[in-house]
Amino acid sequence: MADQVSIEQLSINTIRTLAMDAVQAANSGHPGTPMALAPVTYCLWNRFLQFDPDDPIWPNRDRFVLSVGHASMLLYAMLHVSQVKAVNEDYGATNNLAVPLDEIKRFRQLESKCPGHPEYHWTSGVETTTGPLGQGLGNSVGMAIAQRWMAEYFNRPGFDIINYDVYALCGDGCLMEGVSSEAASLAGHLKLSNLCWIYDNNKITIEGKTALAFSEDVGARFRAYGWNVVHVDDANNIEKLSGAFRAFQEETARPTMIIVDSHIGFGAPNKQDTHGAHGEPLGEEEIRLAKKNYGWPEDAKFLVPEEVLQHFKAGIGQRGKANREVWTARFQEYKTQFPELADQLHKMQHRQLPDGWARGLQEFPADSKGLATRESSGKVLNAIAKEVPWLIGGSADLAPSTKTRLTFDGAGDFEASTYGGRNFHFGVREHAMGAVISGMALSKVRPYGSGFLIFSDYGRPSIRLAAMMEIPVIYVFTHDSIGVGEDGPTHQPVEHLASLRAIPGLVTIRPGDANEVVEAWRVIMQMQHQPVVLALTRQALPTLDRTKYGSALGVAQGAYVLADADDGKPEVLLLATGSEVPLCVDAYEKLKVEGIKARVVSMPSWELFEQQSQDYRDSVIPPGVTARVSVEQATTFGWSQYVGATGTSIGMHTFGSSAPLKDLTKHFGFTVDRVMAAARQQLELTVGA
Ligand SMILES: Cc1ncc(C[n+]2csc(CCOP(=O)(O)OP(=O)(O)O)c2C)c(N)n1
Ligand SMILES: [Mg+2]
Repeated sequence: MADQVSIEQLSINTIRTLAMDAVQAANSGHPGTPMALAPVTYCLWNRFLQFDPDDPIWPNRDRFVLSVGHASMLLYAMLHVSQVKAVNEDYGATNNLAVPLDEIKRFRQLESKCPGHPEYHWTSGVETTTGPLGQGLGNSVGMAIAQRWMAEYFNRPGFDIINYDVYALCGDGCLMEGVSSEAASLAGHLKLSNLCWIYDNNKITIEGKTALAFSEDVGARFRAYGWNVVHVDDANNIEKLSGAFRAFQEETARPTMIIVDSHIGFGAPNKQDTHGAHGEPLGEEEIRLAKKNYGWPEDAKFLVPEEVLQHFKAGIGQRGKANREVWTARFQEYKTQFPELADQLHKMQHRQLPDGWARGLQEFPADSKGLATRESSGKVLNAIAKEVPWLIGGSADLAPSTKTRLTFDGAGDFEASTYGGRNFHFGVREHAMGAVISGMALSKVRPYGSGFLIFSDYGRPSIRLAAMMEIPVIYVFTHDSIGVGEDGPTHQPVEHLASLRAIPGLVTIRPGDANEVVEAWRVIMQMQHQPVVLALTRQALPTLDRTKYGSALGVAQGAYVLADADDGKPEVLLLATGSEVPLCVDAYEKLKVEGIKARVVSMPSWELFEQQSQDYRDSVIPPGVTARVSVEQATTFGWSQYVGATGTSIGMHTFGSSAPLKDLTKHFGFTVDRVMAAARQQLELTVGA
């Protein structure tokens, strides 16, 4: 075969036919886009990408993000032909292939390393989970940002330890989605010249021609964002593609967008440029015809010629290995000259914390006036960030309001001219912020993003993917209830806590006073594989007297006994989170005067509580005590699992309202009297039973 077509063409056709055969075998998937874009990834990977297939987590590798996740077979084929190795749980490279041919044959089957869309953590070499269009683009901006920040922090004259580039491949869908516009606008503003998006301009999308719904001048739009825009009018022209990638590498002031005109289903005579190459197998006959067009043996299936593997070995393999070896030698020298920085880089890469990271944490003294949990969080965050240099982030709203601004000397702002700054300004872009901080976490810095809890909805798709990827992003969401007051129902979260708790793997924490905030941050910082949402109040909450009530260390268990019956045998349980904890404490004290034995359980995190042993959970919520009241300024959805069939939940059943907080708490019934009445009623029920 090699005599008839060049080795380059043979390599490209291998990628194409692998995708066609895998989709056909699975009887589902998208063959057309991999067929069209095989020359693009061939060119990028084999001629440009700095990536060692033997060490796919080498920190300075170039990143490749497949934002068009439906074209997953393109990525799996690239990982296979490049013979990328799998990484084990301990971040060690193995001798196994990340994507063996047998796994491609099992495309989209249970537990295959080639699931329908690329999944981070599951398949080595997959840099991020993609599929929801546009997310990968947002992630790529985060990766480019992280590179810039790490370069400023770790590089020293003569030691360019971190200088990787980030490439993302996107399609019409990605560019129609709002998240990509937010992210592109931010990337242009930040002048991320290490970022290259490749746009598959095929004029086809899910319903058919893009002309149905998408007619803007994308190039003009990106130029207006401050991007360098390069056009390649033929996806099959490798030299032109190479020219575009070189233009990107030479660009030093702006991100680059390469618009590539392509033909979906290239080579399939009846499907090319039609929607027919989308979302369904080509069919045996069409595959035969396409293979014939490629000069491929028509009946061969999953054929990977040995010379193709050798060709990739000589290209990406050799270049990546040489590059990594030079880097590793340089890094040995760096280690000698800058042992502390080298140690920090190691710790950061392994998601460990610097020694003494918690030394600035202090207990807040009891104070009946207290302070808002967003305030105490701001103080705690600053104390920790001083000790953890790579804890960086900002707000997609107003950092002085979410209290996420780092105010100590040298914290600085992350801007195009100051990439070493630690305060990020995401603008008013919650969705991009979510995708960006995920990209940052994937690059191993420890990012946080903040905003109002109500607008968590705007970033929800990225939060969900962070949970799926098991990456430790931190969301600081303030203004967490009707406690917002006068801003009214548009700004008062009601269903948000419940909906965040519903995301598998995401940890939500809603602390009830300043010392619970301290403990919440202590727990959060030690998480290595879980994203977390910290829900904080706008309004002041009293700081409880911990000599009188249970220790805030209980936050680590998710729920704990805060105040109890004198004999430890309560008749009624009051379960609460956040701002409703002090309310329950007040009710508890008054019930006590009445001779009613109540227990207050502070439940800042359902998820952490669920991770505890049955014994612990029963010790906090004794199964025998069925008189139970939950109190939370949010929908009661979900609370029945804790109050049980006979318990009652005080919460929100409608949207909120615009009024001063005092009036709202009365109007919606978050009062000591109501809690006491509910407790008494519960007791009557149990006595009656
Ligand atoms: C957020 C989101 N919405 C919808 C989909 C479903 N979907 C999968 S592929 C696709 C079409 C994408 O069109 P385009 O980006 O032009 O890709 P092409 O068809 O050219 O490969 C859609 C809508 C998705 N994956 N993500
Ligand atoms: Mg398209």
